[in-house]
Amino acid sequence: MTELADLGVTGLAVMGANLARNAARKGLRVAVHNRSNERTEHLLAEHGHEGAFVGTRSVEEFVAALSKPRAIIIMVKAGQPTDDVIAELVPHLDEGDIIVDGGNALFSDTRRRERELAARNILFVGMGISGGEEGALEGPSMMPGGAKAAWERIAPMVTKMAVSVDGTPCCAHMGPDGAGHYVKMVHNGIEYADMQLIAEAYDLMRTVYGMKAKEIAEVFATWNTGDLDSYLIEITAIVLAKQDAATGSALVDMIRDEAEQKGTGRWTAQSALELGVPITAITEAVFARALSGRPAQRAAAAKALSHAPMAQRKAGPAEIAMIRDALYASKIVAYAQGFEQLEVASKQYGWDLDLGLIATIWRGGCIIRAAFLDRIKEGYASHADAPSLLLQPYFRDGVLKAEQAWRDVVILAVQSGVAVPAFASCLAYFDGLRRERGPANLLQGLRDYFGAHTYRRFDKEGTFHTRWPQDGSEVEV
Ligand code: NBP
Repeated sequence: MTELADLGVTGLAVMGANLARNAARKGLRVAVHNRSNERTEHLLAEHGHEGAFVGTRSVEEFVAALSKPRAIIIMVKAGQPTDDVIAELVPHLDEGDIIVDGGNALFSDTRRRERELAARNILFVGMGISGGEEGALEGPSMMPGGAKAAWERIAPMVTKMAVSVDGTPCCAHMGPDGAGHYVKMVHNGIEYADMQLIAEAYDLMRTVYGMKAKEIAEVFATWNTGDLDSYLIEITAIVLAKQDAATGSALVDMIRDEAEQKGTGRWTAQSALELGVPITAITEAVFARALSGRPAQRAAAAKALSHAPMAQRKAGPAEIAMIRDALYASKIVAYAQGFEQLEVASKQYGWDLDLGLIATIWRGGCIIRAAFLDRIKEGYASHADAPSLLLQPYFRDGVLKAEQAWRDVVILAVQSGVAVPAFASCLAYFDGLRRERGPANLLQGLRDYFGAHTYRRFDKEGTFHTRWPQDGSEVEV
């Protein structure tokens, strides 16, 4: 009789196949399955020698190949396909078996699936996985959520598969039900903001200072050695430096400026709107992609609303440093907002998320991995009570140091007619946050005028309404 497998992976497109190979390379015996057998056969033919695989051709065969309690990772297209696969698996499973969904599921779907499966005594883990195909193979960052009992059973396997930084695996139990997929969703939201900020810095260098892609690549390569040291800055330098084989010009100059999106940034923004958390950087990044996706409208507007040609400016070290500072300060705001969203969601859904732990597991494997996350991890360890990441001493000092340059960059962009929605909205958030008294008093006055929505006063407790159209007197309500 064939030896039973430690782990099953069903869904063998790029992510599932690489994750299965990762597990097999780490010494796990992996049963593999895919709806269409070609993918299974391809995986075994190309990579079967990399470890102990058990190829299976049906769901029955797949489930029977696993040791009990079974642990199955589903890596299929998120949405209905995940429900379809669960429905196919369940009749063959026993109580105590574990299903792990490693796809990019919407956290509310994960909550529903966890509830439905718990009723049948099947444990369900919603596990966010970041790192793309390379990460899945070499070691991603993994964000599992679900019952503690399920985590304890899968932990020895998945922590082996995750990348480690300073000996700590980038994989930890995030919390119950949808916590893991929520954390992954906010990770992706922050990734959107990070990329938009990088694109705005690039646009300023290109449009205001007339720099060539190759020169900008050198700037990003230099930035990658300091506070901004991160995977995204590193690959920005690589992408900008790439020459197009067909035309000999920079490849980036030949790529259409229409950004696509798969939905996790939009979900992050939607959830933030529901929770009332101001995540301006992520939301602006989602909208910037939406605007980029309207080329016909933009082409018409470029003609009808054309901007006067800009006087060519020269970028010296001071100008480059100014843009760097604006990028760094905006990045701090974007992360502060993302972590606040996690904090609010944690309270709303009863997850008890550990923000320092999240920063710890984002230090490697994932797309937003950065030296910066070490600082966030340290910040939560020593100043967990700060009401915002922006008020932790390291980030407070960083943002204050960069503040003047940040303002100068936003002014320059506005004067030049170059859109910097993320830089500008981060600055607006910063200015709004540090105003002890903002203008919302007037909003309350207006709301009370037209809708008798009432207001509270600084000088006394209670809720008040002014009888505006009547005699103008104030009443306590
Ligand atoms: P895809 O998202 O392209 O999904 C393809 C897989 O889903 C194939 O194995 C396909 O089987 C299977 N599938 C579909 Br579609 N409908 C099915 C159904 N009704 N029943 C059973 N299987 C079905 O694959 P991927 O890009 O490898 O991503 C897998 C998951 O990982 C997704 O949820 C994705 O969001 C997530 N993810 C992707 C990345 C990334 O960088 N790509 C990163 C992190 C997470 P078939 O071969 O028979 O058609």
